[in-house]
Amino acid sequence: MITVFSTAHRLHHGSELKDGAIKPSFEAPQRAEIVLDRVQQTGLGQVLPAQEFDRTCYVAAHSERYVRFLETAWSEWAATGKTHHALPLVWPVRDLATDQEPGFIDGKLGFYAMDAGAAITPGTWDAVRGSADVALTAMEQVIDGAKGAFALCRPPGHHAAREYMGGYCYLNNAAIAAERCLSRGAERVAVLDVDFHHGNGTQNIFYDRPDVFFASIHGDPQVSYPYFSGHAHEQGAGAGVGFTANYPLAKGTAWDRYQVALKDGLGRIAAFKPAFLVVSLGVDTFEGDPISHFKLTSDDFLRMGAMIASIGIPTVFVMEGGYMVDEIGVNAVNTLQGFDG
Ligand code: SP5
Ligand code: ZN
Repeated sequence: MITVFSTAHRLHHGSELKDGAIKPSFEAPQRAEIVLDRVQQTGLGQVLPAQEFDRTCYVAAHSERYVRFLETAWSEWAATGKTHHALPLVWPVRDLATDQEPGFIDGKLGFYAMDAGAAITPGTWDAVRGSADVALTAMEQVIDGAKGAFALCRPPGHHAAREYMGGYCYLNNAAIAAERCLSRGAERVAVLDVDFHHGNGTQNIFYDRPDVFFASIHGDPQVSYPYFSGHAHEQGAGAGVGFTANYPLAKGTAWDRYQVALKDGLGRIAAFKPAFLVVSLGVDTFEGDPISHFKLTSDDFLRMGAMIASIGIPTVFVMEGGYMVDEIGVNAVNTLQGFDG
């Protein structure tokens, strides 16, 4: 399988609010390098650089004003004299909700963020754009006939919604790839999110749409981040009712229970008959992950890849989370090798 990779990810290593303190983010550059090393060691296949895509490809999944915010946030922050990373400090929750973008950067940060986990640094936009281009390049491979392709994206994307960042995510790489195949003529596309955390951003982008089926298997939001989405009753809205499927699973879930949800989700995706499948591949379901609560083993990722392959849909794997850096390469590449058979 071909891997698409961009060195632009190295330009971004954010901070996050963690247990009440601002710390360097778990989502570190080393993550992508370790996965790349494993791809090369195992001879998975060729590694291609990302092509550059027009910003209209990003605006397909996000709003124009949100993309503009991402493009200009660092310069607006730096113009106030600050040199450290930007994080939001106030949010438009419930009855404070407004659709009016504030004029000052502190307000914009809160307006366009769901948490204090997606810092803006000097290199963030270039890394973020590079990551989306990685996903788009991998989608082009599959549109052009490959059975599978691996987008080694960093930063990840599945928490990023149409108009907000969060959870280490800025542009939703999986959603941007899905929109790409639709704009190139596909009638339907499915997104399967196997990251430990609910793919709230992807769900948000496609919630009222019948042309994109979204399925997510994740830690129960009663006890796991992002807390406010991913319940089983969330099944879509309007024309999209029935085209979102959520599988919240209990803390401590291992392969025996995980594979039941995966089988159901894949069955529903197969019945939808999509032209392409995008897999949001987070490997933070691993038993050793420092911020998650599932118990998958490295061998389970081989099984996961094989099960995904069994429905026979051309598939783009988009890297999302996974924070046990010693194992993230093995677990990601095991999924791809399981898929390749
Ligand atoms: C892409 C992705 O996987 N984003 C995850 C973002 C999670 N951010 C908050 C995690 C809070 C976990 N707190 C548990 C601390 C254990 N020491
Ligand atoms: Zn995650």
